[in-house]
Amino acid sequence: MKCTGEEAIAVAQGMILSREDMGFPTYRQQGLLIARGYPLATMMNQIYSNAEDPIKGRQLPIMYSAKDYGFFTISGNLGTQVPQAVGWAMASAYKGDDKIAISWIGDGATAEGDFHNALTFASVYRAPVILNVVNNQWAISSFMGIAGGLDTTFAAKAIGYGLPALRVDGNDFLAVWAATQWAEERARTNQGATVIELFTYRGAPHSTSDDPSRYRPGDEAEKWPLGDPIERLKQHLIVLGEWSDDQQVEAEKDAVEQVRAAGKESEAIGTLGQSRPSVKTMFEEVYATEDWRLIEQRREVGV
Ligand SMILES: Cc1ncc(C[n+]2csc(CCOP(=O)(O)OP(=O)(O)O)c2C)c(N)n1
Ligand SMILES: [Mg+2]
Repeated sequence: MKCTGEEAIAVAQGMILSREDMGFPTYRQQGLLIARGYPLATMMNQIYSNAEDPIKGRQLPIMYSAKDYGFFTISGNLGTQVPQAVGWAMASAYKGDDKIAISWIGDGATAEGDFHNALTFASVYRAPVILNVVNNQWAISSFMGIAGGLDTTFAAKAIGYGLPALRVDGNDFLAVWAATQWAEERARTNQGATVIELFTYRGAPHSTSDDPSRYRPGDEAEKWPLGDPIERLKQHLIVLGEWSDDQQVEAEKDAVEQVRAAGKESEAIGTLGQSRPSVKTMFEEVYATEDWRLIEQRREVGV
């Protein structure tokens, strides 16, 4: 799963919130981990399900989980992260903590009941949470209109629940930053939840097993008028005199080298099937007290 075209969202928002806050992401907010310095090789180890997979083969490859990085385990069941984020935020408020939660959901998944239940609870309990809708206009091959994004905006849906909402150009790093800062202050000072619709475009296929040329024009991404968020931030910084084309070339080269080095480190541990988490780990860390059936099964396997 790539986040091409949506990079500004997770990166800007991850920089505003702290690691003590909790993020409830989808598979398109890997930028949150990368911007916070989570090791690229560890992400790759999970993708390869090798012996160093931090999830020990228990999750789909890109469904990361990193508590220390404020990154809640991604769920394969779309939408569940939104009520979880609201519940986490309510718990934080009950404890008198000043930690806040932030969640992301795709345009398509807002059609799930979970999203609407979460908005009710966020509003009624004034939960300290930021609820993002990442409208990248596609849900695999379904255009966002199928999820109700043409008759109204995703931001406007918040109004019916009594929640304030902002609709932001999600490809404008600084706009994402400013909107999130406003929502963060509201949550932090117990003024309640904010819904942010981030209007963007899914630049890449849904996943590596998807072929978007079957359902949308091949050049749609290039024609997207709001443009590539990285290119836009680069241009802005160059105009301000804070950055140059040469620095950009260097930064990109450095990024590619970092990815290559991490790839080598991870491949040395093993690609898919070459090395794997020990079978023993299958029986661990699920129950506080091991169930008798598990003990029996573990004996049968002989680990
Ligand atoms: C409850 C549920 N229904 C369906 C799926 C299958 N599925 C996985 S991703 C996806 C599309 C999601 O689109 P969107 O919410 O717009 O997020 P995006 O992929 O565009 O970031 C679907 C239908 C799922 N994982 N969970
Ligand atoms: Mg989408």
